[in-house]
Amino acid sequence: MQPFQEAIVKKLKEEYHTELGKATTKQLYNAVSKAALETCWDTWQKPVTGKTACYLSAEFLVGRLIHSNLLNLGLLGETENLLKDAGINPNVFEDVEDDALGNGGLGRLAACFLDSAATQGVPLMGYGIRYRYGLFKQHFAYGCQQEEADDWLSWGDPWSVRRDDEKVRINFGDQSVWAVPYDMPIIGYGGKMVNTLRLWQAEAIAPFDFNLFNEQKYNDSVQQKNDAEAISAVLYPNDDTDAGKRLRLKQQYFFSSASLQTIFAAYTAKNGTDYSKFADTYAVQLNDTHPTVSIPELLRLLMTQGHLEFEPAFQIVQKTFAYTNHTIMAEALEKWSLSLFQSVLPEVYPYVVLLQNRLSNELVKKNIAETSKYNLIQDGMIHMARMAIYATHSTNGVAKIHTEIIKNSALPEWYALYPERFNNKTNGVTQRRWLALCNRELAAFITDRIGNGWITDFAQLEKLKPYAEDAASRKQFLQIKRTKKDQLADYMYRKDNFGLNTGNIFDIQVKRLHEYKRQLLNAFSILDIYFGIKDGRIKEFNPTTFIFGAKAAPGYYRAKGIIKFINEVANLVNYDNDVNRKMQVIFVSNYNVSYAEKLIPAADLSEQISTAGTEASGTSNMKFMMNGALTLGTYDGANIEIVQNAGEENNYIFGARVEDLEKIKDSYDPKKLYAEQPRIKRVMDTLIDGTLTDGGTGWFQELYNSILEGASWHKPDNYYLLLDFLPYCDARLQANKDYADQDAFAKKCLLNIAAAGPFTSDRTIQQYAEEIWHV
Ligand code: 26R
Repeated sequence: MQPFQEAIVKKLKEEYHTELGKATTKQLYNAVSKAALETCWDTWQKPVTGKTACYLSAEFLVGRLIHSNLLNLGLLGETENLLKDAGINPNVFEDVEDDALGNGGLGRLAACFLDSAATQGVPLMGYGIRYRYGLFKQHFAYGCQQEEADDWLSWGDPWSVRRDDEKVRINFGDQSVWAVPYDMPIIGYGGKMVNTLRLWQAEAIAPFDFNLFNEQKYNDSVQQKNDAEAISAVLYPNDDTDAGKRLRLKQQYFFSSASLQTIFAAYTAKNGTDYSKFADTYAVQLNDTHPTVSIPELLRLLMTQGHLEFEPAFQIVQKTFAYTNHTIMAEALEKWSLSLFQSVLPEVYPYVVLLQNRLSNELVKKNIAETSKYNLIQDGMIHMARMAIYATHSTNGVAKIHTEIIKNSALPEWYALYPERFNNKTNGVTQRRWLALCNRELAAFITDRIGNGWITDFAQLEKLKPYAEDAASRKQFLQIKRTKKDQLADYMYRKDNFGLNTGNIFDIQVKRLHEYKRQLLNAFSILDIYFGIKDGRIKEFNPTTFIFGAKAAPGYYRAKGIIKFINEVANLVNYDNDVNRKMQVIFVSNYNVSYAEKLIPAADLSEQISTAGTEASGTSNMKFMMNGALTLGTYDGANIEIVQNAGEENNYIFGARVEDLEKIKDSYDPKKLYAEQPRIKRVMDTLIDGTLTDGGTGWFQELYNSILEGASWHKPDNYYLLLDFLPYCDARLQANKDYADQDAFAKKCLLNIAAAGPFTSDRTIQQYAEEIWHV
């Protein structure tokens, strides 16, 4: 046995008094994880020298860690051999649910960044919240989404180390709590660098009141404990609108203050009260506006504990912080009511006023009289994005088009004021998890041809390009795709009890459910194909399986209506013997990182169909690309850069562009399209003519109205589904037709993989490190 294998056996014996053949999955998981953690303990404890970057994020969607950590430590093979030799399925850890401390793109991006930084040797600390319950688990009842708490801790938490000695006190207007850190190792590929993700847990200062207990006031006696623990109890499941909730503001200040207090204390311990080197010691990146209250918090620390005047404190703050914007959807831009902010954070509010005063002076000096679009405090609200732009030295968007939209249409007044602050950092994803680990067959295929340098240097993928011309390579690629479809079919049968036809084209849209992402457009187009086949309009059609995965925010009823609608479409199609050899439709339940790792490698077509100008970047588009799926998408977010690099002729791009929408926005008339285009009318009418049922909820009628009539808060069809409908159907049918020549299709897939180099988060992190953090 290898030393690591022996360490696992020893852990099982010492911790659980058991052995390999007898241990439960949970015991195995904990023993392997603990043993692996010990192998990198010394590297982890090495103090960082030089400047440290800190990534503050309300969410880190790390996904299951055991496989990626073993891969990065070079221990995956040994572990699997040990399991196999003991007669244990090497995939046992697929049952471990450990997935969900984030909503979607923003949290998953943060996790990719941590992996890349540790791999590239960038000292990057993550700071966030250790939610007791992560994003809800989803299942369907009669096609409707039901939510259930995600009790991820029931599997244990072997990758965290609680640090009681580093807890800090957090003061709110009406309560004080401890923030207790749990540190996780972030292991770079090759194990040379181990960074830290620090997640804060809220705990009571005095968990129990004996006097109240003695008076038989049992609930009151544990009140403080419950109120404290509520702060880190649950991840808010919204990734669109901000209800301005008191608890959410508390969460944001809780982790911001805890992180800044620790950073400040570490600096002071090392440098004393000379703060002139603070901004050369720490760079702090704000992942969207959620941690923006860190700005007045650092001002507070510098001025009260550091005894600085406002102006020098402001200079340090501005040099230290940088801000990333992840959405321009107006309803997602955070604002807090003044009265709420003052009552929750009375000790912080004065520093917001100081910021506003400084801004006011500056605007006067620059002769800007119209200040309502600048004021941090305006109409009784505190505008967090404005604060984040004003008090930092860098504001970045997450794809080229997104950064241009920020500068020219979302926040042009700020761009006019500080053009030098605005920059782009196109997102990326880690190829360790999203290729090496989730598609080992394709990874081996690539390594056979170009060596394994791509695992840490993704630009090397370019060397794969000549193999697109190689018939044997194309054939082998198709075989791998088939293998991944078969594996997905097994998994989906276990999870969703659904039988996939693995000879079909797999056409997949997986992402949060949101109107702007237009899952409803996808469903309309599926219905159009269904009717087309039944009516004989579509004569040749390569059998296709359409797969959806998405969670809707629990209070987002329109999104829930769309889920129900797609499930109804699935029923209609799957039970219709006229067409169900040609098409299948499935909405997988509880789509999450682990499901993504199965779905993405099996895809032929990657659905990226957001309304132009709405998806800041997207990151699943990159994951699909590196796994050899072709993009069926709009000119939006990073799709644009993807097809620029891979060739438009090797993807399927359709629909109105931002400039087109800009021109027609005041004259757009979806009713006209509905009246004039029978195919549009037909699919729209399924919402109201009884073809499909919403179970009496009224959801389908509401969807229908939202498109043709609009609503009090938006114009009719504000995401232009009907405008893009026919071009989308055409592009989709073209892709379907092209698939008939599998060899030609495989060539396009290989060219996409060969062009995926820029979309690694290794590249993104290097750009942050060089251009923003200077580490
Ligand atoms: C205010 C609050 C309720 C809230 C709004 C929006 C909370 C969370 C969000 C999620 C947003 C910020 C998000 O996830 N944006 C996504 O970020 C990805 C990573 O940059 C992008 O790829 C993706 O396009 C974008 O939607």
